Amino acid sequence: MQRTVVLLKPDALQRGLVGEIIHRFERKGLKLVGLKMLKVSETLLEEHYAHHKDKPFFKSLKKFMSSSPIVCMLWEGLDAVKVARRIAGATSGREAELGSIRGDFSMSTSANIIHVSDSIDAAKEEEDRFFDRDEIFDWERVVAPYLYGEDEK
Ligand code: 3AN
Repeated sequence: MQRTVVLLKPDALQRGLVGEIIHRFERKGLKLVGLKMLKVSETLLEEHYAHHKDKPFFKSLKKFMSSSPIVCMLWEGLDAVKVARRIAGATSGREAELGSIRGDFSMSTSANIIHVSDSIDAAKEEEDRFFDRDEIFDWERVVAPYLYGEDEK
């Protein structure tokens, strides 16, 4: 099973979308194995968005991300990285497919509600960046046989 990191950005908190978003991941069948709120430090943001450091929007991205706490989640499931990307939708809320979180709730490329790891490698890095070992829960989901076929385990 894969694990993937999902961050609910300040606009998700301010707009009261946290429950709605968690609900979507839960209903899909992903398993919640980590959940916490965090006030992101400048250092953590610079590390997390290092690939954007030369972009014109870097400064405003950092300001936006530190304007409120964020919610950090770790979800587990088969192909969790790819599935979570689809649930989130394309980066721009204006272009994201309807039915995705960004497609349904965002009109923006910067205030786009959610961050989701974009590859298996990134998911591993981000798990280490945002979660301590004792914040990750290995629990058995009793409905697992009703979420996956025998051959998919
Ligand atoms: P995604 O979040 O879909 O993986 P990335 O990694 O390209 O997209 O961008 C990370 C974050 O940087 C986005 N979620 C968004 O907040 C911000 N961002 C990306 N592109 C732009 C842009 N053109 N203008 C403003 N902010 C942007």
